[in-house]
Amino acid sequence: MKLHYSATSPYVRKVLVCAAERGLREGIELIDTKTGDPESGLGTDNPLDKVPTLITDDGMALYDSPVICEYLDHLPGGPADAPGLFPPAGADRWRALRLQALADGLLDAALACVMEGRRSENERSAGFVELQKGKINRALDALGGDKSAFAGSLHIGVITVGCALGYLDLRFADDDWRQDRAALAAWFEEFSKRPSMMGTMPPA
Ligand SMILES: N[C@@H](CCC(=O)N[C@@H](CS)C(=O)NCC(=O)O)C(=O)O
Repeated sequence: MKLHYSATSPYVRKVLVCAAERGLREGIELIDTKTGDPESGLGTDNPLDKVPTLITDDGMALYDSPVICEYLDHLPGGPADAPGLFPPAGADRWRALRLQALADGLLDAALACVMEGRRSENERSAGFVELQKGKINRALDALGGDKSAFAGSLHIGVITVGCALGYLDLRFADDDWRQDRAALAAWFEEFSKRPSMMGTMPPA
């Protein structure tokens, strides 16, 4: 398999954490890809021109991160008795998928702020950034208040939360998301010690 990737993308990190947890990391070749560059070939594999995009061994291009992670989860490779990262149909599955959606939404808002900051100063909208930061803070409060979400075995929801909090540390270190969220901060500190998380730390 090949993965169009960028070292700082939190969505790519999700995919690599899932791959590591399922024992599949060595079967994935990383292709460092610059989005927005027609020469990269990414737009041919993914009309949305986004990373992560996975090319399977059958030559099928898969996107976006929830689809790629579920694809990896269905492949053989992990420890035989390891539970899947996507729980089977039922309440646990909906909880895991909802948590993934919340953390992906947090990431979408965080990335929108980063992109806004890259526009020229006269094009930036403080109102837009404020709207996005409201989404980030409400998502963090919801995560902080949902203790049951973090109990039980590893699943796609908590992996996405771990990658989202890591991205806030990378891009918004001054905003101190840990303030008044001690339980979430403690959970993240422990979760970050997993080899899959340590092996995918974004460059500073
Ligand atoms: N929903 C997508 C989001 C992927 C995404 O936005 N990736 C960013 C990099 S962090 C990207 O490729 N941006 C380029 C663009 O939007 O043109 C996923 O979960 O994979």
